[in-house]
Amino acid sequence: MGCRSGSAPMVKVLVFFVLYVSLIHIAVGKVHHHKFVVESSSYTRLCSTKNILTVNGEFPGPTLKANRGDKIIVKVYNKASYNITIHWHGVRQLRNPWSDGPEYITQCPIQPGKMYKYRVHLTTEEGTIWWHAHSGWARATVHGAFIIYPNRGSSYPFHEPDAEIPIILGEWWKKDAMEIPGNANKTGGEPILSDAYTINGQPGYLYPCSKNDTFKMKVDYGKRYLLRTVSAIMDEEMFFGIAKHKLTVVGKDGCYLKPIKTDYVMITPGQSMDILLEANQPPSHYFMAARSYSSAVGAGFDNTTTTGTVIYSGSYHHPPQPFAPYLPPYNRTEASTDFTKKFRSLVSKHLPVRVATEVDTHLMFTISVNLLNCSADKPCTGPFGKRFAASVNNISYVQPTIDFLQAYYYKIPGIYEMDFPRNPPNKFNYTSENLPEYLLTPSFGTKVLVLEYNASVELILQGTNVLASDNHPIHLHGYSFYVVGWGFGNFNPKKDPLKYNLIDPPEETTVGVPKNGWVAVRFRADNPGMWLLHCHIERHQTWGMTMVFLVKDGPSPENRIFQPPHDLPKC
Ligand SMILES: *[C@@H]1O[C@H](CO)[C@@H](O)[C@H](O)[C@H]1NC(C)=O
Ligand SMILES: *[C@@H]1O[C@H](CO)[C@@H](O)[C@H](O)[C@H]1NC(C)=O
Ligand SMILES: *[C@@H]1O[C@H](CO)[C@@H](O)[C@H](O)[C@H]1NC(C)=O
Ligand SMILES: *[C@@H]1O[C@H](CO)[C@@H](O)[C@H](O)[C@H]1NC(C)=O
Ligand SMILES: *[C@@H]1O[C@H](CO)[C@@H](O)[C@H](O)[C@H]1NC(C)=O
Ligand SMILES: *[C@@H]1O[C@H](CO)[C@@H](O)[C@H](O)[C@H]1NC(C)=O
Ligand SMILES: *[C@@H]1O[C@H](CO)[C@@H](O)[C@H](O)[C@H]1NC(C)=O
Ligand SMILES: *[C@@H]1O[C@H](CO)[C@@H](O)[C@H](O)[C@H]1NC(C)=O
Ligand SMILES: *[C@@H]1O[C@H](CO)[C@@H](O)[C@H](O)[C@H]1NC(C)=O
Ligand SMILES: [Cu+2]
Repeated sequence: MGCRSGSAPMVKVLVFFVLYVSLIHIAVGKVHHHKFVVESSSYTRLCSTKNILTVNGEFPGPTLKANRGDKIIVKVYNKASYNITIHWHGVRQLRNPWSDGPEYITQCPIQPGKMYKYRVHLTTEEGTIWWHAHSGWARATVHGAFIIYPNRGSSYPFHEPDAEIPIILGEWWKKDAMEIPGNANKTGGEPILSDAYTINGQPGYLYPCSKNDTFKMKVDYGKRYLLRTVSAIMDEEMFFGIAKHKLTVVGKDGCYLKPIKTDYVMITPGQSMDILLEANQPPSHYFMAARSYSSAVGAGFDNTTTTGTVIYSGSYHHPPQPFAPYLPPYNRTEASTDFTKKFRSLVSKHLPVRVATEVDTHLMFTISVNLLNCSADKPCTGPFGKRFAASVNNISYVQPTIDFLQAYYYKIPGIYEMDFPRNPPNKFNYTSENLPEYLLTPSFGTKVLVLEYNASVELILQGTNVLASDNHPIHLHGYSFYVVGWGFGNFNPKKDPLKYNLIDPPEETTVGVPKNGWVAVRFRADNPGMWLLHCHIERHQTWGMTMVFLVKDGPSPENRIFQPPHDLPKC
C-alpha cells in the first residue's frame, strides 16, 4: 500500500511491542516519551482575554517528532474541568484501537483529574500528520503537528529542505468553544461562526489588536523550506497561499505525492500537507494567507482572512503592507477541484502502490445534511423552524454510553447494533436540484458495519443535495485509503469504474467529497478493531455525519487486536 508499503513494519511493531513490554530497548525503532497536561490557560486574541483548553499551556500544542516506525508513549493528564481524549490523526494504530482516541468509539473519556497513557505505534506513516482532542469541541484549541521523518539513514524523496516549519491553520472564537455545540443544540440552528482564523495561533494583520503578534516566518533568499501544514480548522475548508511564491505540494496525510506546483492549495479540516517553499523572490515582506472555501448555498461562514508574514533576511525597502496572495473566491468549487484533481501517489521501488484490483466488498454511503421537525414541547429556531441533523446512509449517529470497542471486547450487550446499511436505504437522484421534503428527515442509530478481516473494500462516498450540497471532508480512522476516482453528480457503477486510477491513486486519510459529487476509495480491511468514519467539519460530525466500522480479527494471533491496557478509562 503506497507509502505504507511492506509487511516488515507490522512484524517490527509486534516484535517491538513485546520488547517494550519487557522493557528492553534495542535498535528496532526508538521509543519517545511525552507528557501532555491538558489544562485551562489564559490567552488574549482580538482585544479580549479568555480561558482555553491547552496542552502544556501551549496553543497550538507541542509538535511531536519521530522517525518512521517509532513508538510514542504519551501520558495525558487531564487537569481541566472537561472530559478529554486525544486522537493521533493519520496513525493507523495497527491492532491497537485502544489508543486511537475518539470518545465513546474506542475509549471512555479521560475524566477530570485522571490520566491515560496512549501508545502510538507508528508503522509506515511518513510526513506530516497531527494530533487533536476527540471529545466535544475541545479540538478547537487542543491540537498540534506530528512530524514523521523517514527511517534513520533514509532521505526524503525530494531535495532536502534547508529548514522546516509547522504551519497550523486554526479557528478562534471570542466565546468559549466548549460551549458551542451545547448552545447550538438548544436552538437547533448553526453553531456560532468563529471570529477569526489563525496561523500558528495568531489571527494576523487584518484583525483588530492582532498586528503586533502575527506569525512571522524568516527566510533567507535561495533557501528551501518545508511547510508542515495542518488544517486544525473546525468548520471550513480553506484556500491557502503565499504572495508571489509558488508552492510545491509533496505529501498529504502522511503519504508522499508526485510534486504539485501551485499558486494556492485547498485544505480541508483534518488534512495535512507537506509543502515546499523556495525563497526565490526579491527580498521583501509577503503575506501567507488563508480564507474559506465555502460552497454550501445559504450556509453562513466566517468570511475573514488570516495572514502570517514571510520576511526575507537582509536590508531592503519593503512596502508598508506586505504583498497579498491570490486566493480564489469563497464559492469557487472549480478552484478547489482544479487543485485536488492533481493528487497522485509518488510511486517508486521503495514506495509501490498496492491498490487492490479485485474488490470483494462493495459499499456505498450517502452523506447528507438533514432537518428535523420540532414540536411545541421542544421548539427550535433552525432553518424553517426546524433543527439540523446529518447522516451517513440516512442514519444519524447516536453516541452510546460505553464505547463501542469495550462493548465489543467485553461482549457488553445492548450498546450497538450490527446492521449499518451497506448501501443507501433509498435510491433517489442524490444530486437533484429538487428533492422531495420527505427525504430531509434521517433515522437515528448506534450501529456498526461489520467487515471481514482482510476484505478488499471499495467504498463510494456519495454527496447529496438533501437540504444543501457541500464539500465534506471524510476521515477514516485506522486506515489510509486509495482515492481511485471522483466526479460530480451521481456515481455511475457502470461507467465510472472504467475511469478509475489504479496506477498512482493518492493515498489519504481525509478526502474531500466534492459538492454534489462522489469519490471512490479502496482499502484492505487488515486492521482489526472499531474504526470511526466521519465528516471532519465539526458541526456536521456533531449533527451525526458519523459511522463506525467493526473489522473482525484475523485467523492468527498476529492479526487480532491487542489486549486492552490496564489503565483504560472507565465510563
Ligand atoms: C440536543 O437537544 C435535544 C433536545 O432538543 C436532546 O434530546 C439531545 O440530547 C441534545 N443533544 C446533546 C448532544 O446535547
Ligand atoms: C503594538 O506595538 C506598538 C509599537 O511597539 C505599540 O505602540 C502598541 O501599543 C502595540 N499594540 C498592542 C495592541 O499591543
Ligand atoms: C466577504 O467579505 C468581503 C470583504 O469584506 C465582502 O466583500 C463580501 O461580500 C463577503 N462575502 C460574503 C459572502 O459574506
Ligand atoms: C459566488 O458568489 C458570488 C457573489 O456572492 C455570486 O455572484 C456567484 O454566483 C457565486 N457563484 C457560485 C458558483 O455559486
Ligand atoms: C414535518 O413537518 C411537516 C409539516 O411542517 C410535515 O409535512 C412532515 O410530515 C413532518 N415530517 C415528519 C417526519 O414528521
Ligand atoms: C438528477 O438531477 C440532476 C440535477 O437536477 C439532473 O440534471 C439529472 O437529469 C437528474 N437525473 C435523473 C436520472 O433524473
Ligand atoms: C430516512 O429515514 C426516514 C425515517 O425512516 C425516512 O422518512 C426518510 O425518507 C429517509 N430518507 C432517505 C434519504 O432515505
Ligand atoms: C490478505 O489478502 C491478500 C490478497 O488476497 C493476501 O495476499 C494476504 O495473504 C491476505 N492476508 C492475510 C493475513 O490473510
Ligand atoms: C464525562 O464522561 C463520563 C464517563 O463517560 C460521563 O458520565 C460524563 O457525563 C461525561 N461528562 C460530560 C460533561 O460529558
Ligand atoms: Cu460535512
